[in-house]
Order: sequence, then structure tokens, then C-alpha cells
Amino acid sequence: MSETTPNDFVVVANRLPVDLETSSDGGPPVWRRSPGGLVTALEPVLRSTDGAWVGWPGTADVDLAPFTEDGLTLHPVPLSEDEVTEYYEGFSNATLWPLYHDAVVAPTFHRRWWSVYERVNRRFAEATARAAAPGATVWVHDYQLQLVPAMLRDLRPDLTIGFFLHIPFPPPELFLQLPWRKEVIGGLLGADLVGFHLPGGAENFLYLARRLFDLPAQPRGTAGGGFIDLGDRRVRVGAYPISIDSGQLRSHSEEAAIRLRAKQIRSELGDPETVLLGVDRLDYTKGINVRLEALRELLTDGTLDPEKVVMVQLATPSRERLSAYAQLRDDVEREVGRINGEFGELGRPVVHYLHRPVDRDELVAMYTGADVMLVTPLRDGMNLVAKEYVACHGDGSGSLVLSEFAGAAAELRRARLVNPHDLEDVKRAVVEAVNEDPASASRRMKSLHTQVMTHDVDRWAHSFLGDLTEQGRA
Ligand code: GDG
Repeated sequence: MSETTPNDFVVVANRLPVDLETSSDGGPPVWRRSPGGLVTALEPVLRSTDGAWVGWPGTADVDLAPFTEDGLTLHPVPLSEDEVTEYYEGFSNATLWPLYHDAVVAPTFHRRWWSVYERVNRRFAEATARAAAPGATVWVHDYQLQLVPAMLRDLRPDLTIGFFLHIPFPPPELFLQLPWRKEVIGGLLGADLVGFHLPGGAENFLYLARRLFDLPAQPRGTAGGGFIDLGDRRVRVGAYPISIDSGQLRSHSEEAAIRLRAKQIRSELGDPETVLLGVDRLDYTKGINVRLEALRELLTDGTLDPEKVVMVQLATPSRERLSAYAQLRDDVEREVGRINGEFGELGRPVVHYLHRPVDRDELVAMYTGADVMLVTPLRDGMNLVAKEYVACHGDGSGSLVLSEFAGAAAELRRARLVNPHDLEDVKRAVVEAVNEDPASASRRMKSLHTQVMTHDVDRWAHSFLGDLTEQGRA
């Protein structure tokens, strides 16, 4: 640990790239690195630009001074237990999350949650104002922090501020339900560049900003993007589809130990002809029951043979204190039990269900060994799982069934695209994927693989930061 000085590049996200973990034996708490896609993508930029990261350390009621860990300056933002409940679980995950995902579960509007969301956003803005050097570039991430850009601009007009939303930005009819709609759009308009995964999100935002702030229409930019003229400054809006570290994942999937483990997994599953795979946070947007119902109906009508097909569903625990998530868990587990009860044999279930995270090696072996990947969300900003599966199949093996309502479908056009609301369509795609002739399946997968290899997370970060720098200079 050491004293910190202000930085030229600051990332602001709900969570820090490390979690503070208290040890069970009563020893001092330790920091554990959680290198998700965002950290991997931004780490080189952070290191080359003297970067810092502002975020919550993942444990309530800890207040820590900024410190440097492994060359990265970290600014922990404290949250009380009540703030975790009202800002994070409440306004972020029971108001915004469902509203932005087509209201597949009804969003809850609570005035108190909103006031806590505002208070916590202000705390993040203040911590960022302290962390940023004069004229620094700040990149704010995601739906938990939509008020930070405007709050930060008030505190520090010298900064160049970018904002990226990792989840869908909803159509106006839905967004306008939000009692604090003008405040949220006003918060985002504090940025110099507001980025979305898809052109549709950018278009929704442009329309809403002009309508709610009575701004004149402006000529459209390319691919759904454009500008909003605020008189004294211009906000740029654009689409930047996020991706993965494709090259690293491809190499990982080709390691001998991973190939061996992939074979072992198939043998542990009883060497079936076909292994179907689902990998998701246990979230009601992910359409886990859609694929389970499709499987049950295909087994019931005899289209699929339970002696030849096995499904693995990895469902990592998520937001477990929220009732919609507890209900979903019950529903998924009931469906898994029903399929295994009807079609499994002793020692040979049809669905292998894990409700816990697995380590990265095991996940990559699962991707590598699976014949058909089922990605069937009702709505998803991007869905990195689909891209990860494709990156692991550079040899042309495997098949991807992908919901039209995942952002990834805009790029992965040669996947077997399905409407997750149409069970017959999902069943058709699963059967076609299981029975596809290997040469045609391989052509499909190779073309998907090329797309993912040429559009990686590094390209995403550079494209966003390139536009942000240009906008900051304008
Ligand atoms: C949000 C948006 C957008 C999952 N289980 C394990 C594990 N994972 C990893 C996957 C993947 C990540 O978690 C999940 O990313 P997704 O993109 O699929 O979904 P969200 O968590 O909902 O992410 C989404 C994303 O932000 C980025 O902008 O694409 O639309 O909702 O990387 O591999 N990793 C390990 N063990 C597990 O058990 N190691």
C-alpha cells in the first residue's frame, strides 16, 4: 500500500477489480483480484496512462483510504448495509435492471430507493473528482452510475467524461415509465460520449434526450449514433459492441490440459452423442427455462433420445436476496427435477445442473467439449458467453443456438438465431443443431469464429476511447 496521487485516466464502476474478502479463520481481510472482461480490456490502458479505478470493494460498511495494489491505484467507495439494499439491490437491480430488460419482470418504483441512488452516485462522483488529475479522462460504467457524469461535470468541468452502458437501453415507451426519467437522461448528458452496445440503444437515447429536454432534432450519424447539441457543448452518442479477449481464450482452449479435461467431462457424462450446454448467471433475463422446456418437449415427443443427449446447465448464483431471483431458482430447479424424474435413469440424469461458479479452466473445458451451446435470453445487452463459446471452437466444431434478443445476435449472424418467446422455433433450432451435417456446421462455426477473433475487447476499448479523446478535443 502507498499514498496516491491524482491520475490521468480513471475508470469508475460499481465494483473495484478486486474484492475485499474476510477470512474465515479471523485473520486480516485480503484483496482478491477478480479479472473480468472489463479489467482485462482496460488493464493495458490503465497501466500505460497512469490509471486509477473507483468502485465499491464488495463488502458493506468498510471505509478505506485510496491505495496502490499491483501498480493500479484503487479508490474504494464505501456503502452501508442499507445502501447495498436500497441503491444496489433496490434501485439498480429491482428498478433499472428489469425496466431496461423489456420489463420481463415488473420493475419496482420506490422514492426512497431513488434518493439513495442519488446519494450514492454523488459519493462516486466526489471520489472520482478527487482521483482525477487536471484534464484527465474518466470512463464511467453501467446502469448503477448513470447520474455520475453530470455530477462529476459540475465538480470538475476540466475532465473528459465517457459513459458506457453494459445492458440494453430500452425503447421510449418503457423508459418513460420511470418517474425519474429526466434526471437519469440529464445525468448521462453530463458525459462527452455516451456509448451503448447497439445502434438501437443509441437511437433510443437520442430520441429520449431530445424529447425530454426539448432539443432540436439533428442529422443522424452513422450506425444509430449522433450528437446532442446542448448549446454550450455537444454530447456524442454511439454504438460500441463489447467483446472478449478472443486470442487469449482461443489459446487457452487449445491447451492440452483443457482438451484432456473436455474429453474427461464427456466421459463423466456417460459419453453421450450430444452434449448441450447453458452457462448463465441465474437471472430471469437469461431464458434458462426456455431451453429446459424445449428440451423436455423434445424428449416427450421422442425427437431427442435421453440415451443420446445430455444437457449441462451452469447457473452461477446471483442477487439471491431479491425475491424474483429466489422465485426463478425454484422454477429452474423444478424443471430440472421434472426432466430428470421423467427421463433420467439411475446414475444417468439428462440434465446436469450446477448452482455455483466453476473456475475458469473448468469453464473453458466445458465450452470446448460441448456440441451445442444454448444462449436463449429474453433480452441481453451483449452476452459474452456466446462469444466465449465461439472463441473456443476455432477448429469448426460445435454449434451455437442464439436468441435474437441478445446483443451478440447483431454480429453473430451465422449462429442459429431463435425467438426465445417462440418455443417451436427454439425446438426447431435445437434439433437442427443436433442433426446438422458436420461440413455445413463447420463452415458456420468457422465464420463465427473469424468474427469473434477480429472483433475483440481490445478493439472495443480502443474504439470507445479513440472517440472519447476526439470528442474531448472538439
Ligand atoms: C452484463 C450484461 C454484457 C459465468 N459463470 C461463470 C463465469 N461466468 C462468466 C462468463 C462471462 C460472464 O460471466 C457473463 O457475462 P455475460 O455477458 O454473459 O452476462 P452478464 O453477467 O449479464 O453481463 C451482458 C456484459 O455485461 C458485458 O458488457 O454482455 O449483456 O448483462 O464472461 O464466462 N466465469 C467463471 N465461472 C463461472 O462459473 N470463471
